[in-house]
Amino acid sequence: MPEAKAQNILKDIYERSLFLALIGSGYVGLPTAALFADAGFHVIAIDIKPEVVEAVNRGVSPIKELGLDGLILRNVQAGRLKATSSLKSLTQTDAVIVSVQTPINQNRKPNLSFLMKAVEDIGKTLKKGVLVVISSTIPPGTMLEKVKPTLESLSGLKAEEDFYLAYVPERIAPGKAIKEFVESPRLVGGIGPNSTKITSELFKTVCKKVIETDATTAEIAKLAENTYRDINIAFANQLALLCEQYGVDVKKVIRLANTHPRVNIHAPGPGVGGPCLPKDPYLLISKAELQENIVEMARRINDYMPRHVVKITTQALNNTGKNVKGCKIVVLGTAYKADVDDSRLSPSKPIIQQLLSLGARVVAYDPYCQESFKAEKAKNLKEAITNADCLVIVTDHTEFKKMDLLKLKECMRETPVIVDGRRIIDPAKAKNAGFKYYGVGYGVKNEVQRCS
Ligand code: SAJ
Repeated sequence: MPEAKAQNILKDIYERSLFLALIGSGYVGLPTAALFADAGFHVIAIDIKPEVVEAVNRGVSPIKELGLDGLILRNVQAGRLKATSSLKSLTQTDAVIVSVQTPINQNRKPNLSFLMKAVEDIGKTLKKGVLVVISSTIPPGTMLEKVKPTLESLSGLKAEEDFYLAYVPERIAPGKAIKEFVESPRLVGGIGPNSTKITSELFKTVCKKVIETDATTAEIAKLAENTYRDINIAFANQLALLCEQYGVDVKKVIRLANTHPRVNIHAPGPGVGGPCLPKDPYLLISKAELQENIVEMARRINDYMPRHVVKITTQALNNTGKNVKGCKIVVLGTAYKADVDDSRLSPSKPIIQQLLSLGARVVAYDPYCQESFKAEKAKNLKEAITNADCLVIVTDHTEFKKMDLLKLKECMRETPVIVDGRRIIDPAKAKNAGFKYYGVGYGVKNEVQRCS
């Protein structure tokens, strides 16, 4: 049973009279704000970007996220959700959730400047009884070594006694954010029992299940999830490279291996992108002293894959008697993964840059993303592929899975090539339509030569 003074904030949670602020209203913060508003709380979403604030206050989502538009509109109209660039509202809130980015610097060390700026802003106005929740992905030890002492020294208050503090990592993937926010079990790592209990009760108003733990365990568990996925994909990519050498199709190998009840190998691809997987493994090991290091090795393999795609492309064009220099190459997809409009750390970027540096004419097409990474930008698929020599599939958007290969072939130059970085095209169908088909992990003897 929490102490008597914790009862006030619990009552506010149960009665939905708690006033909640979100610092950082991006891919994670905005779904968080909208869902808590929908649960009945008054929520203020704070963001430095004026276009985000303006869109939300108009009742529109500034990002493509299934179900978010409706949630924002409903709650803005009901007066429960507002956005602002001002920090003034922090003086009136009963709870604050921080969802700002925690990128890595060039030296691959964590850059906590955005997080600590938010924590300092909170610390300067912190009142007794307020709950502070950090949701940004952070290196192990950040809550106890940085967040807690900063809040305490700036406010003169004591965590767990005067105010409450917890780490609640997000687990939502762009594209499924709303569903996963509600349905994925949520880790709640308070810095003490009162903080854990209060935060749990708050998140239970939206999430179906919360799992209580301590802050440092939650920090490492969050990083372990994304690092596990990155290492698993690196293994799949390693297998793909190996299968190419043996003239074997990695998709078949993985399908067979995964029939074992305890094996779950992920999908190989043109590289691992997005705001999380390429950097979270570095957060995990940022202060650790390790003799051997599987985490960095996996990162190196995944970072190599865009170069491999470029090598397959160069080789494929050579095999048809063409030189990459001067060829029109269409990069399909600049989003980092299927059916999202997010191009952060997308493998398309290094692929486009390398093809451009080899002298190719590169045209990018993505149905959702405006980003073209300095390639020419096509408005639609037809415009992109007309007179092209080669299609390089980087993103597994649904639209690309449904392409009519015969129609594509008609618009392209002679001996057109497909380089399928995602393995979304059936090789037999591509060949029947008149394409030369190449793909990551598609090792067919005498057809794909090993690109070393
Ligand atoms: N990818 C592959 N092969 C696969 C799966 C993914 O190459 O089998 C690539 C994707 O195409 C993409 C990258 O990996 O380029 C990352 O995509 P993702 O779907 O693995 O992950 P994110 O970054 O969209 O979201 C991840 C999720 N973490 C896990 O699944 C363990 C999500 O639940 C987290 O909330 C999110 O990171 C985050 O914000 O931390």
